[in-house]
Amino acid sequence: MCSDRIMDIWGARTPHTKGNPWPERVDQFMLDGVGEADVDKWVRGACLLCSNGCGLEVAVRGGRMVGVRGRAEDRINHGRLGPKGLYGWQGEQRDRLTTPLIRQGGRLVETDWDTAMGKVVERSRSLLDSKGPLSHAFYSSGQLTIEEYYTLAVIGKGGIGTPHMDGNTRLCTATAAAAFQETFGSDGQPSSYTDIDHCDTVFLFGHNVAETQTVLWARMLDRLDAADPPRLVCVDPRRTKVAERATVHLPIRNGTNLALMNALVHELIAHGWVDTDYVEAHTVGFEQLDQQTRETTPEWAAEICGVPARDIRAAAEIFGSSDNVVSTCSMGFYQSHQATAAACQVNNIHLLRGMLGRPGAGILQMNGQPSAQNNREAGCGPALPGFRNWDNPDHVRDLAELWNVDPIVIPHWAAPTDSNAIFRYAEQGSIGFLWIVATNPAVSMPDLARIRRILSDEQCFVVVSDGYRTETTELADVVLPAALWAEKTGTFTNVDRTVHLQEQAVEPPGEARDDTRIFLDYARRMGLSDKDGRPLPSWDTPAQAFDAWKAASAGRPCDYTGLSYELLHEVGGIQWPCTSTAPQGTERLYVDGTFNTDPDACESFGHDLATGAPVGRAAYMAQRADGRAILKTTAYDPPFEEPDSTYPLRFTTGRTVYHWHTRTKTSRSPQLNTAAPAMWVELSEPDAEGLGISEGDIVRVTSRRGSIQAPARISHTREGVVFAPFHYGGSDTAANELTVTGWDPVSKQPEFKVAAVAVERIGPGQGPAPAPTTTASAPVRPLDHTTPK
Ligand SMILES: Nc1nc2c(c(=O)[nH]1)N[C@H]1C(S)=C(S)[C@@H](COP(=O)(O)OP(=O)(O)OC[C@H]3O[C@@H](n4cnc5c(=O)[nH]c(N)nc54)[C@H](O)[C@@H]3O)O[C@H]1N2
Ligand SMILES: Nc1nc2c(c(=O)[nH]1)N[C@H]1C(S)=C(S)[C@@H](COP(=O)(O)OP(=O)(O)OC[C@H]3O[C@@H](n4cnc5c(=O)[nH]c(N)nc54)[C@H](O)[C@@H]3O)O[C@H]1N2
Ligand code: SF4
Ligand SMILES: [Mo]
Repeated sequence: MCSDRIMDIWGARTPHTKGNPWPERVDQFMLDGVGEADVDKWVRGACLLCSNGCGLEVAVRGGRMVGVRGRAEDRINHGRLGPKGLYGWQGEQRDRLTTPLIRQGGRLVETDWDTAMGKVVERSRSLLDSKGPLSHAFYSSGQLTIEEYYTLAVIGKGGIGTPHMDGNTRLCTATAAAAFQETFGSDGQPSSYTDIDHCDTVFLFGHNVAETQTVLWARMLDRLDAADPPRLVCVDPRRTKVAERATVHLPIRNGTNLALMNALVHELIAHGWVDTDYVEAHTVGFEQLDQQTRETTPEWAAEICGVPARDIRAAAEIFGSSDNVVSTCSMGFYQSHQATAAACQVNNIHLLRGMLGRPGAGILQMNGQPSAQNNREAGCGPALPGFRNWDNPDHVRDLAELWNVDPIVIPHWAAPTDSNAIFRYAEQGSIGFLWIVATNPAVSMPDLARIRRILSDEQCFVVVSDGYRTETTELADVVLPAALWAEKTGTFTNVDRTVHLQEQAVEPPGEARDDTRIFLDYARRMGLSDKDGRPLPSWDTPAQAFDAWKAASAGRPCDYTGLSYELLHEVGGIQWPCTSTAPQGTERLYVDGTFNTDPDACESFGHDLATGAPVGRAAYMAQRADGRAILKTTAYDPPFEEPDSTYPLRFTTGRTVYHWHTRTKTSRSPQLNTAAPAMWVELSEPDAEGLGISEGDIVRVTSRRGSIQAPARISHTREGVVFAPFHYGGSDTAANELTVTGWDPVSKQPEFKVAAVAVERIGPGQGPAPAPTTTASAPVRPLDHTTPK
């Protein structure tokens, strides 16, 4: 059934034609020597190793996880699992943190919970008393449950009262949220995975879905291999597996997305590929969009993007002549300097053609992490819970009533702080207490030398909750051992609004605890309370947190009131909003072309896409969107760093199919780790030749921030572009030693995808680079021996 899903990444094809349901195929992996008869119980849940959220069951034997299998009835995967889903969980049973650690004499030493929490609370209380809430920051994740996020949001925003809350979602999906807010008035994925089953064309903008949501790609492949395949357009500087299947591949220079998008819009308007009735009835801003794209011809964009004008025309023609397009947009667009504008243009091309809210016509502004969506919903980042607008006093009052706190406690006097600013304030000294939960910034943030300096500096007290020792825990003052995934019960929501319940399958190791319990312990020790002196948060268990969250979501776009643990256990994934009037959930949003842009309902009044300046309520009202979507873009600007004579190449970064981020889990899964055991750097063949570099040679890559060394893979990356995976830490190997401290002005998402670098050969290596041969990292020429074996 899954003999070697390392080599056979997507598994066997089960083709399906347009309009027909995606066939089931149940994937399973059990540890060697364990048969189904040996299993004590199968526990329901979903995979937590990407935003797809594939429904599965965990096999438990003797209190340990021994296997997994997909849930055939789940709407997301119809039984399938990808390599990370099948093999990744094994890493959770190795090398775990089992006790709290505190720093003593410069070293981390084991301690008990009481001592560790005592230290946390002592520092937190004294700073709060002397400097107030602005001394506190919470930097969380896209990998917790909604119960955990909501508990933390109430502690931070209702109890402590700090605006300094953000997640690594800033690095990941901040642009998805921002683009939704700018165009539709609030966050919320309009479309559904089932649109893949109905579309006649797929556009992938900066999205290597083949490696990053393997089961979604399997769904697309099953359409591509059927009798009526959709056309496919791929925008990516590398020849990914997606690009190999594309009708048109646009390998644009990294950092030039907006130029391409402005040209695509130009073409749609110039050829009259516009649904004028839809545009008139359901949008505002067309005249301005038309004006801003008058001069942005394919020839103009071709110069900037470095692809032939005829290919841009061909892509536009495909969009203009299709009835049902699904577009996805991901990190190639989001981790860039004009990210929100480029992502808004993806929304715009759908609005121009009236392609939204019906089967097969949809936008998927992707998430990456399994519960990035929940961080945004529950308000652990910039948003207030339930997509409430911090700039709307009624929304703030709502929350104050829900939490029984004075509205003045809830930070709403200015925009919430983004993670770039949080680290800057810690660097400058105004933040003296930073709690990092479920993220590893010492590998994942840009410009790592600076991040290490900030985290190790004495002035900021750093608490880290994680399941393992990581590059970040090593810089902390207190480390708290957390329960992971199937060691706890909780819900999370994938990229197409599908909510899953993970049920506890096994006990956490040693003294590790789930994050809800850790947060509540902190809140109680701090004596956080509501107006009447009752404990805040008012709950004690994840199940109660879920009920409290449901109440907070009532009447908001992400309404969870119709969901319960029982229902999720029975059905598997269900899409929000799920209410008494939509008890099965809701497949698509905005089917009637009415959007959340009413000024009293919207999550944000929007921004100037060029500068990030807030639009403000008065100017927002003057647009009179009132339920119509907002078409907006801005002029293309070059990235922060362009190649020059010292740093002549364009550096970009991303993922490989076999690893999850900083590899805390996947490096401990034997199959996955063997498939991609160590760092590499990808160069195009002409660049390698020019620099005298052969496959496997050790190269040094240098930017203005630092340098790294790794074996070179000569791959199908665009000429002039150097690609590196960001999974591997280490101060002489981590990709983020090289990246810039810079971000999109609206979403504040860091620019991980463009930096200027120089590459030089250091010497010969030991055979080919340790890069996969099965993916976008495949070598241009056959290797003497291949990895993975
Ligand atoms: N195997 C695996 N899967 C994952 C993850 C993982 O770590 N490993 N992480 C998950 C998470 S959190 C996320 S956010 C998603 C990310 O999913 P993706 O966005 O698909 O992943 P990336 O590899 O970061 O970037 C996608 C592509 O962008 C291209 N690119 C680089 N620069 C540019 C540019 O300027 N323009 C354009 N158009 N393209 C560019 C890269 O060549 C790359 O192929 O994956 C999720 N799934
Ligand atoms: N150069 C470059 N840098 C990037 C990117 C890129 O494309 N290029 N992508 C960015 C993106 S999109 C992302 S999402 C980030 C990811 O970056 P990180 O969030 O730093 O990466 P992870 O390895 O997923 O870190 C999550 C940590 O949380 C721990 N953890 C997992 N589950 C739990 C839990 O339930 N509770 C607790 N307390 N801990 C838990 C894990 O052990 C792990 O240490 O990286 C970003 N950085
Ligand atoms: S596609 Fe994502 S959610 Fe599904 S099995 Fe793979 S890693 Fe897990
Ligand atoms: Mo991400």
